[in-house]
Amino acid sequence: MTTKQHEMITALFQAVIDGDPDKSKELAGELLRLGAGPLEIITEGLTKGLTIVGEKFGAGEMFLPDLMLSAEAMKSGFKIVEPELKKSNVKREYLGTIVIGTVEGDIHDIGKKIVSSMLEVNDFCVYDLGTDVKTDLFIQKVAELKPNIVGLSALLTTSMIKQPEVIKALNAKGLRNTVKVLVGGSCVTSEWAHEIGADGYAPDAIAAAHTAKGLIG
Ligand code: B1M
Repeated sequence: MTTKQHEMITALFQAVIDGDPDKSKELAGELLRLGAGPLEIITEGLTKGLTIVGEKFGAGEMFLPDLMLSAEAMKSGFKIVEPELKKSNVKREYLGTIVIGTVEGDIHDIGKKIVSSMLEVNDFCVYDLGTDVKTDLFIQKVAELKPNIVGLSALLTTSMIKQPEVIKALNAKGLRNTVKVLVGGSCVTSEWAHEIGADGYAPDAIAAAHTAKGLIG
C-alpha cells in the first residue's frame, strides 16, 4: 500500500467512526481510483471502523444514533466498492447454491452482505433473503431452491437461538440431509456451531467462502 493509500484508508476508517456517509463514499471511490484493492478497502477501512464503533457502543461511549450513522457510512462506502469486488470475477460457472439470511429478530445486514458478495466472487449462486428472516421462510426456500448450503447469520445473543430452530425445522421437514448449514455472525463461535449441529462456522467473509467450498466438497 502506498503512503497516500494508507492515509486515505485511515481517513475512511475515521469517516465510519464519525458516521459520515458522504465522506465514506468519496474516500472509497478515491481509493479505488488510486488502485487500492476492494477487499483491502472493506477490511482495513470500513470493517475496522465499524468494529471500533461496536466497542465504543458496548462501553457506553457511543449511542444508538451514532451506531446508525456509522452503519450508513459503512454501507455508502461498501456500495462503491462492491461492484469492483464482483468485477474481479467474470466467469459464471457456479460451484453451488447458497440461501442466506439474517435470522428472525435480527436486522443486522452489513456482515451478511459482505459474506454474500464474497461467496458470489467465489462462484456461488447466492439467494439473499435479507434480514429478520423467519424460520419458515428459510425452510420454504430450501425446499423450493434446493441449495447446497443454507447460511444463517446472527449478531445478537437473543437471535442466535434461531439458528438451532432452523436446524430443527429442517429435520422436522425431512430436509436436513439435503442441505449443509453454515452459521456465522459476531456472537457465534465454533463451539456454538458444533453444539447446535451446524455443518460449518466461519468468523468472517473470507473464511465463509473457504468453508462453503469445503462443505460442498
Ligand atoms: Co447492533 N449490536 N444492535 N446495530 N451492532 C451489535 C451486534 C453489538 C455487539 C454492539 C455492542 O453492544 N457492542 C450488540 C449485540 C450484543 C449481543 O447481543 N451480544 C448490538 C445491539 C445490542 C443492538 C441493538 C439491540 C441496540 C438497541 O436497539 N438497543 C439493536 C438490535 C436491532 C435488531 O437487530 N433487532 C442494534 C441495532 C443496530 C443498528 C441498526 C444501529 C446497526 C445495524 C445496521 C445494519 O446492519 N443495517 C448496528 C450495528 C452497526 C452494530 C455493530 C456496531 C456493527 C455490526 C456490523 O455491521 N459489523 C455491532 C458491533 C460489532 O459487531 N462489533 C452491533 C461489521 C460487519 C462487517 O461485521 O456483522 O460481524 P459482522 O459480520 C462479519 C462476521 O461476523 C461474519 O462475516 C462478516 C464479514 O466479515 N459473518 C458471517 C456475519 N454473518 C455471517 C454468516 C456466515 C458466516 C460469517 O455464514 C452464514
